[in-house]
Amino acid sequence: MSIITVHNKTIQLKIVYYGPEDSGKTSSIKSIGQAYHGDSQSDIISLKTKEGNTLFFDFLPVDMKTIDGYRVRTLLYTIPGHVKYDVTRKLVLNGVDAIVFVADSRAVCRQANKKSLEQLKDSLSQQNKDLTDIPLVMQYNKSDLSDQGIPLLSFETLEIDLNQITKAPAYKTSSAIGNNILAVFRKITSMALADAHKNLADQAPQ
Ligand SMILES: Nc1nc2c(ncn2[C@@H]2O[C@H](COP(=O)(O)OP(=O)(O)O)[C@@H](O)[C@H]2O)c(=O)[nH]1
Ligand SMILES: [Mg+2]
Repeated sequence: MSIITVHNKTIQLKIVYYGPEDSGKTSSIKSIGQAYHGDSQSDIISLKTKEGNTLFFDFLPVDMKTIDGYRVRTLLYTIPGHVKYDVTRKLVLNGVDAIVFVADSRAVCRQANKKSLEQLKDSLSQQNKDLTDIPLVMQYNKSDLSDQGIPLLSFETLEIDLNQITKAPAYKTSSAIGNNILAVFRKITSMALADAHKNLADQAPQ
C-alpha cells in the first residue's frame, strides 16, 4: 500500500522485483542504485547466504524528483529465489504497490520462469490480490547472452508463457550491461504512481 504523507508531502512506493533464482533481480536493483546514487554498494542492504545468494531480500531506497510538490521515494525489494525460502518470499510481498517480474531469458529457464510466476500468483491470492490488479512490468533479462551463442527464449515465447493474460508492458533487458533496466524502473514507478493517485481519488469524500 502506498504511503502518502500529506503534511511533509511524500509518496512512498514499495516495488518488488520478483522472479526465479539467478534471473538478475539483485543485479537490476544494483544498477538502479548506481544510476541514482553513483555508488551501488553503499545504499543497498543485502542479506545473503554463505553462497552469496539473496537470503531475505535486497533493499534499496531511491528518492526521485518531486511530482506536483510531492517527493517520491521508492523502496525496491528483491525476493530470495531459492525454493526453500517460500515463507520469506510471501512476507516480502506484504503491502506491495507494484511488481517487476524478472524472467531469465535462457531457454533452460523456461520452466523456472513459469513456476515462479505461478508462485507469485498463489502468494498474491493468499493476500486476496490478483496479479491483474497490481501494476506490473515484465523484464526479460539476460538478453545479452545471445551474443555468446547461449540459446534464449524469443520475446514471443516469453510473452506466450508469462504475459498472455496480464498483458503487462514487457522489455528485453540486460542487467549485465544495463540495457533497459532504467526504462523498466521508470515505467513501473509511473504505473505505481498512477495507481496511488487513482486509489486516492477513489477514497476521496464525494
Ligand atoms: N549475462 C548476464 N548475466 C546476468 C544478467 N543479470 C544477472 N546476471 C548474472 O546472473 C547471476 C545472478 O544474478 P543476480 O542478480 O544475483 O540474480 P538474482 O538471484 O535474481 O538476484 C550473477 O552471476 C549475475 O552476474 C544479465 O542480464 N546478463
Ligand atoms: Mg538476489
